[in-house]
Amino acid sequence: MSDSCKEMFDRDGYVVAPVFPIGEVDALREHFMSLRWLLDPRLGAWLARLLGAEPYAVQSMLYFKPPGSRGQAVHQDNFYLRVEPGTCIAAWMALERTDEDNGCMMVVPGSHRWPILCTAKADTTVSFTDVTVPLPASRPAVPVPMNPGEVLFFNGSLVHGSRPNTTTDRFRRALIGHYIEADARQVAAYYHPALRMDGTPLTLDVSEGGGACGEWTEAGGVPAIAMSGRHTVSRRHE
Ligand SMILES: O=C(O)CCC(=O)C(=O)O
Repeated sequence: MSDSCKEMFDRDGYVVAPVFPIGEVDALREHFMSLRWLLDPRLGAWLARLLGAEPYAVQSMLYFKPPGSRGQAVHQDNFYLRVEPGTCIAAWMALERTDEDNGCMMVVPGSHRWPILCTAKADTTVSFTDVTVPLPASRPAVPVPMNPGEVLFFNGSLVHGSRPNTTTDRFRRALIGHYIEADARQVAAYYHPALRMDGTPLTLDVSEGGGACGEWTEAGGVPAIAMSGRHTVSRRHE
């Protein structure tokens, strides 16, 4: 480190330093760009079978969930992606054993037939996101424990999320891909360009935020959903 760097740091409180050679930077960039898990043909085959149509890829995430960290309140992915017509589908791969202790995925079976629900404020002491959907007591989310390498595929309307990782020594890491059905014509602005599974980009329309949403009511003593609400959304899926 040159004296001038130290002087600048002391004087201005910051400094930009040439720490890594360009060759190493190129290697790191290429390493991360070559992680093409999102477009893996094995996922493509499962997605095509489950959707009955070719998938387009729109987002990949590495979810890092260290011991003691919060979960993600239950939600529906298509609230964010706004795929039309049709919906999105997620591929969620466990990178290690997941169970209730380290905050495995939770799903509400059958909720993929529900409309997009109106959202409510989430409890941010247990969720890193601040938006959730209310659930009646008769339709709780159930845990989906998984082994590393197993992939949970789920419909964009399925209510899902996770609880905190309550362990002191176990991570819960996952790779997540979001896809849309090939007959979809539009998706929210944050998810462009969509990619065909061979990696080539394609142009779709941008779907606007907002629209009708479902609110819980009661019909004949059982919970029912009425399309009485309206929502707006202007953020990407986290
Ligand atoms: O991995 C989790 O805990 C939640 C992930 C999730 O809800 C999602 O990707 O939509």
